[in-house]
Amino acid sequence: MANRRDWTAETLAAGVREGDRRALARAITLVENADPLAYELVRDVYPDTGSAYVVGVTGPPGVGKSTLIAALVRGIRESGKTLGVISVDPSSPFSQGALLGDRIRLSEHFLDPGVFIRSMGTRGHLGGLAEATLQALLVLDAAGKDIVFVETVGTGQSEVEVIGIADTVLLVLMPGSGDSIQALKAGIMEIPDVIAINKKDHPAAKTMLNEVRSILSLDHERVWKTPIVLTEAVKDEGVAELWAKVEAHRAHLDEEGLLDERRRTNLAGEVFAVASARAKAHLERAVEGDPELQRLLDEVQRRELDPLTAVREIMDKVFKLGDSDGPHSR
Ligand SMILES: Nc1nc2c(ncn2[C@@H]2O[C@H](COP(=O)(O)OP(=O)(O)OP(=O)(O)O)[C@@H](O)[C@H]2O)c(=O)[nH]1
Ligand SMILES: [Mg+2]
Repeated sequence: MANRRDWTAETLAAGVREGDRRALARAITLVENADPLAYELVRDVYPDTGSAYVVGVTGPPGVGKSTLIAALVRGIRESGKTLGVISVDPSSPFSQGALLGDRIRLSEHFLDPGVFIRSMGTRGHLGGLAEATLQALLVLDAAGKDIVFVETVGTGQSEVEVIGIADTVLLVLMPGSGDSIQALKAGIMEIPDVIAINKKDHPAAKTMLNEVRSILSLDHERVWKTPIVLTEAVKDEGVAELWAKVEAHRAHLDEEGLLDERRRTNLAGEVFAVASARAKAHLERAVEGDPELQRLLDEVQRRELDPLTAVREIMDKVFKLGDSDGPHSR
């Protein structure tokens, strides 16, 4: 195993471009650890990215996302396409062990040189999940993978950070995923591009299908009508049909000239998400280590200073923004 001294920015970038597994593994570990070398690497290879098709796979814990990805990968490999799979665990800063289940589920593909699979935590990332995910994705893209799956468990905001970069978003549900139905209904969860209802062997699968259908039918304005596919990942049932729907979505984006637009919006969103996360981390650290700013908070607490004045002073001191809030001044 190469240790970190064996890689320079140049050899690592060259290895990644060739799709060398050890280089990819090292690169993603560097990404995970927010190592400065990862930053250099992604900067170097960025001009070579943009050809991978990115499918974001999200949904509640245990619905069968990894099993479904393993089955999809099996089918896609028959066409000769190469793949990357990144599982991002929003709850865990460390990948070791935390995603053991995914490793088992995807183990049949570990020896296939055309597939690169990696679970990832995000320790110490000032830019949050979005930063680590984006970097890992760009590494696999630069490595020439045709398709990259990004899996994350749906936990509200964090999943948007992870799959916000996807060309196609696949939501996986199973009978009993009532919370997700509520979130879709309430508009908390964005309507995905494709929905799989997995574990269709369950007696409540049809009820679930009808519920999801009725929610989607409320939205008349969307041009792309989100298809719902019943699957049973463990038996490879409905998987080919599911992939056909993902490809249909891709074709739709292509035909309507929407892919570039979506990527532009996604990338802009990523840049803002990372910048915002970093700004927030910077702010928190600054306030934490500054007795004067702490005192402001105490004054607010004692009702000696109003909250917005405190905000203004903090922004002024931490970001040197002055009064960015309008023409009024103190
Ligand atoms: N009966 C049945 N079980 C399934 C099906 N698909 C997956 N499972 C089982 O469901 C369990 C969870 O599957 P995973 O693929 O790990 O689910 P996941 O959504 O990736 O889980 P997390 O990553 O932990 O959120 C495993 O025991 C699978 O074998 C299915 O279609 N039918
Ligand atoms: Mg999983």
